Amino acid sequence: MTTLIKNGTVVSATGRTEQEILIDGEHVVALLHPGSDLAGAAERGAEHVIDAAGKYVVPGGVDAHTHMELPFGGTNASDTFETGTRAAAWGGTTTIIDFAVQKYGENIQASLDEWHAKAAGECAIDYAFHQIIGGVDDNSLKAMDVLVDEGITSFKLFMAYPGVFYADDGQILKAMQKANDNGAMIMMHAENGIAIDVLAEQAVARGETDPVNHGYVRRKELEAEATFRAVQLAKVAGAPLYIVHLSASEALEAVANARNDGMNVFAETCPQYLYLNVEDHLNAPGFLGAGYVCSTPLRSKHEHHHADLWKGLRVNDLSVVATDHCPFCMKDQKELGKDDFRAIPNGIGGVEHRMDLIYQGVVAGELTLERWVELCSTTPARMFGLYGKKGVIQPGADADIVIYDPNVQTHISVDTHHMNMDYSAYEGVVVDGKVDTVLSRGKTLIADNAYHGTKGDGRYYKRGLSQYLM
Ligand code: DUC
Ligand code: ZN
Ligand code: ZN
Repeated sequence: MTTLIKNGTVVSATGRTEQEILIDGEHVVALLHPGSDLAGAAERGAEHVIDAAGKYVVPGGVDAHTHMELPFGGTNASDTFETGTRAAAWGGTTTIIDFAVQKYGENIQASLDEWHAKAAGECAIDYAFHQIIGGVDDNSLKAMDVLVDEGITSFKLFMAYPGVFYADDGQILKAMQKANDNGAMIMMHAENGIAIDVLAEQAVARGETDPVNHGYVRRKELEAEATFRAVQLAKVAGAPLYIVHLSASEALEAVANARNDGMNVFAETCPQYLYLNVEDHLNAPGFLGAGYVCSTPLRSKHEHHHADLWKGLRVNDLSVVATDHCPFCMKDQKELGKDDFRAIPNGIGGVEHRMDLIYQGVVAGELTLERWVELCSTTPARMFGLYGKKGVIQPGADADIVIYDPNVQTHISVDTHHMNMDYSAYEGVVVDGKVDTVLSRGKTLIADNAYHGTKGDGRYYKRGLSQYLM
């Protein structure tokens, strides 16, 4: 099957051009000048011609942080690989990197096998894995080398969740030293979980059990302190560091200082930290705030977090926007914490809305179109060893392409989203722009407001080392 996309504005991380894109099978084979003999010949020979007039043509989104089916707090994230990746496709994301999870005492290779089994044959779009290490010991340190050879080139550690995922400083240092050796990227959940658990216990003892207390006890100082500590440990180990889901200005400052010192320290933020806040969302009436319980938590609108994060995205102290997609329904799931916020499963679903929500930064003049593409597609692909196939439209790349219509508005709602969630964290938000067409390796997944894919279209990708490391 050959496809020609014509009349659109092709946007990459480095510029925008009026070019036609020729696709043969799963790959982009050429970018052609409109009106040229080659473009004319391509159009006559193409089996399928897409007219993208008035629209942007961008590389498919790469969401480097999702948790389909994550077991958490006695329940599982409500999107399966099937439902979550289909929702991602609707939103213009054509690749996810999900996290295989090793908890204390579990064998890493067995946990990775389990994640492969969950995802195989289920996904609408292509996928890869990071590995969560819940217990750093000699076995997991050895396994890190094996996994890097298998294309799992990044490992997430937790400074939070004592007794579940928590790694102490010595364990973190050892894993970082291993990463220094084998070229892997260390991803860090940077919150001081020991101190948070003390504050949480004290809050509950005082009878402060509502969802908003989740945000109060997970103080910005404890995110900043952990981020700073992670940076120092990375310096000692000579390892690269990628801070996940950064939400506080003070943590961003620690990242910016490390980067100014020349360190290979990177950070991601997520749409929820750019748009949602404690007062209007986490402290919503009744138990509605539970829908906004995630970690790191939302921050106060009376401080400067949102503005600082947008600035961080502009100046590259924040290099990636991912979602930390980790949906739980209100019914039976968030409700587990009705009497105690500590029992509310942590997470917000958003895999479907990332491209739209970050495009609003373009509309508002916070980001250029090119930066939008860079943050949502190109840098995550480069950061996590997928670039060339993903994150770019060029000959030889996978034909993962989104045609984005800037002239249409969308309303976000639980009634129209495709994620398996019984509420939307962005209910009623009006978005300028809309994903019009989505191709994944040349196959049309979304067109004419319909899904044309099939479960199992998505393929597993082994990843290379990060392009951001020497
Ligand atoms: N944060 C969340 O909100 N959910 C899952 C894990 C995490 O770190
Ligand atoms: Zn985390
Ligand atoms: Zn996460």
